[in-house]
This record gives sequence, structure tokens and C-alpha cells, in this order.
Amino acid sequence: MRASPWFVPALALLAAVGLSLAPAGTVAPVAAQQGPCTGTVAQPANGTTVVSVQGAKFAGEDSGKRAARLVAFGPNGSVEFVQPYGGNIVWGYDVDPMANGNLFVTATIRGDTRVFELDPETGERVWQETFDALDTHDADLVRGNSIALANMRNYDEDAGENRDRLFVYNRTTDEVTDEWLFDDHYPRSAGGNYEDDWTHVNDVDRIGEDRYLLSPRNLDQVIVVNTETGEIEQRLGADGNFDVLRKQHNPDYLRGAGGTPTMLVGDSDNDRVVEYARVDGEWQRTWKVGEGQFDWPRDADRLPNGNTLITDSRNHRVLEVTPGGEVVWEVYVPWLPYDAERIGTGDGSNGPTVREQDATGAVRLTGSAGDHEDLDSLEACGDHLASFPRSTADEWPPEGVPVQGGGPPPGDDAGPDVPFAAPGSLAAGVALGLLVVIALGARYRLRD
Ligand SMILES: [Ca+2]
Ligand SMILES: [Ca+2]
Ligand SMILES: [Ca+2]
Ligand SMILES: [Ca+2]
Repeated sequence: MRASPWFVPALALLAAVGLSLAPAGTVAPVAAQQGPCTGTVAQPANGTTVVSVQGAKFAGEDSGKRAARLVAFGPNGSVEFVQPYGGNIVWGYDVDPMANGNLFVTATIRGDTRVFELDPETGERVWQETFDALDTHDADLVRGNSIALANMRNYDEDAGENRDRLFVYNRTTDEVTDEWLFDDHYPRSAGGNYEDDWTHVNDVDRIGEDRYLLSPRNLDQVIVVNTETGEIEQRLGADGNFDVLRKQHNPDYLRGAGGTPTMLVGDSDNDRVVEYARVDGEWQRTWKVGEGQFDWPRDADRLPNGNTLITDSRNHRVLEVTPGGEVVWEVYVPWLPYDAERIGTGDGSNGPTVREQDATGAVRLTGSAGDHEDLDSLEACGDHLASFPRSTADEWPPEGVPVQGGGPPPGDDAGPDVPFAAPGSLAAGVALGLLVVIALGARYRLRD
């Protein structure tokens, strides 16, 4: 196996940070050095952080949407690279680190879902698959060469049936090997509109041989299903019971002491991140952070060091917070970040539960740089990201130009109100268009 492409730049950056980081209490000047997208850096992160950016326009933008892209931040919070998805991708959703150093990406093209393995060193796609599936937020690589896909918005008009489901596709045999349908388990009156976006199942994680964690957002619950028996084995939350979960995203399944079932969830419409443990046959909320301080958080990963990496979508930021709620690392990334991954710590959550850390409770968020409340700072960050070289320019419309075929698909993920003016003015659009022209023919290289 070749060396991870993250390793060398990460080491170099760690060395640089080690030399430049002043003693505690002088964090702000260091952050300023690292560019306009860096927030609080109380300590360098233990690796590169990759963030998927959905690509929604800002409020106030008058033309089209923004390009979906991946943005990587170094341990000191500076931008390492910006990698557009290319290939007429409309929305960028989940991203997963792979063992070989590449990234597995879930995205959408018009009317379909496209997943691919991306080499972040070269910007090349190693392979891709396209599914007849609308607005898929998450697919996971499973069983070596198969793909588990959370299939939402799947109403079959001819049959008069909603086929929202989990399915597993084997790339080698070109067959669907497993399928699990919501229609077999839920009344049509539950969730959203049965004939449209019924369950909005937005996450799938394989957590055992035939066991999958699913997140039907419109049912305000997270479930563990068994594709062998067809049963729902565990359920956290209930349709309309907003005290537990409200239109969540990206739950992760953790195992506490003695295998205690534990779920860490971006409780998006409650503007908080929560953790629940199943104790004595009951789900108990063991952690709650930032209630009302986040704005639509859609991802939370427990890191090996016990901190949590949170994507605070409508505040345009990704933060690493301690169990006590202190922000120790923070970056800004506009155009609606969806998922963040800390390279080198595995896929999603791979760390201790709050019970194992003896840190249960409800905590406030402290120590943020607060740039999400500073419009000038956010605009400067957007300009900074837009200034990075772009690959696959031939496949890309310039910033601000509507994607071929019209606007984004409908739904409340499509056009969130983002409370600051865009850097997408006419002048900026022209400048970016020129940048794309200049970049034509030039092979994009990863910055190191
Ligand atoms: Ca992910
Ligand atoms: Ca997943
Ligand atoms: Ca997950
Ligand atoms: Ca994540």
C-alpha cells in the first residue's frame, strides 16, 4: 500500500505549527496568519480535516448556485486544497476517507446519484457509479466492493408505492444483494408526503454483518435494521417527538462500556448535537451540546481523543469541541458544509462515548471565534476559497452560472437562508469566470 498522501503535508504542517504557535493566550494572531477561513485554534488538530460543501448559494445571490466542492484544512486551520467535484455535480453530500488514502464521495447529478472514489492527490476519479436515485445524501462502501445506499424520494407513480429504502449494490456482480423497504414497516401517514419526499432517509452506516443504521429524517428517528430478518432491531426517537430528535442528520452508532448501544446525532432542527445511550432497556440522553447556538448541525463525529467534530451547516463552520463544550479547533467554510472527516481517525466516529469519559450532561458552546456573526469575515473566507485553483474546468460552469437544466431539486435542503451577502456579485462572477478560463488545460495539483 502506498503512503497516505495526507501524511507528509500533515507532518510538515505540524512542524510549522509547532514553530509558530505562540504560548496559550495568543491564539488570535496565529489564526489570522492562517487565512480568513480559520477560527479558533487553541491547539493544532491531529490531522487534515476534509469538509464536503453541498454547494448552495448564499442569500442575496442573484444567479444560480455555487459549485459543490471538497475543502481540506490543515492541523493549524489553514486551507490545504479546494477540490470541486466536477462532472456536473449538483449537490455534494457525504464524504468518507478510505483505507488507501482516497475519498469515497456521494453526490448528485440532475435526477441521479453519482458516487466515486477520488484521489485527492491528483483530483482524478478512480471509478464512479451512477444510480437512478434522486438527491441521495449518503452511500457507504461495504463488504469490499459493494455500496449501501440510502435511497430517498423514491415514489413509484405507476405502482402507487413509495419505495424509499436501503439497498446494497455489488459492483462485481452488478446486482442488488440486499434491500429493506420503509413501506413494509411504517404507515403512509407517518413522515413527509408519501407521494413525494416521504422518509428523507439521509444516512446509512453498516454496523454489523447484516445490520445497518438508518436515518429517516422525516420520521424524527434513527433505526437499526437487519436485512437478513427484515426487523427493526433498535429505534431512537419517534415521528413528531421533537424532544428526542427533530429532522436529524448523520447519526453514528458507538459502543460504550460493555457494548452499550450509543448514538451520536446531529439533531439538526433542534440546533444541537446529542448523544443517547441505551441503559436498562431505555434510551437516555447522555449529552447535549450547543442547543440554540448551532444553526442546523448536520454531522457529528466522535474523535479518538474524545472530542467531537461538528459540522454547523448554516453557521458555515466546522468545530472540534471538548465534552465540556469548549471549541479547541474551528474553521469556516461557506456554501453549506455537509460532512466533515478527520483524516487518520477512520470513517465517522471512532472514539469513546461521553459516559466512558465521565462527561455526561448538557453543555454550552464556548470559545468560538464568532466569525459566523461577522459578514465581512465570512465574505473574505468565501473569496479565499474561490481563489484556489480549480480542476476539471472543462466540466464546470463558472461560479454563479445556473447548472444546466435549471435550479436544484426541490426540498428544504435546496435553498436555505444563509444570513449573509454572497461574494457572488457580477464583478466576482466575471473574475471567477476568467480564473476558470486561465485554469483550462492546467492540471490541478494538490498543494503541499
Ligand atoms: Ca462521512
Ligand atoms: Ca454513512
Ligand atoms: Ca453516520
Ligand atoms: Ca463525518
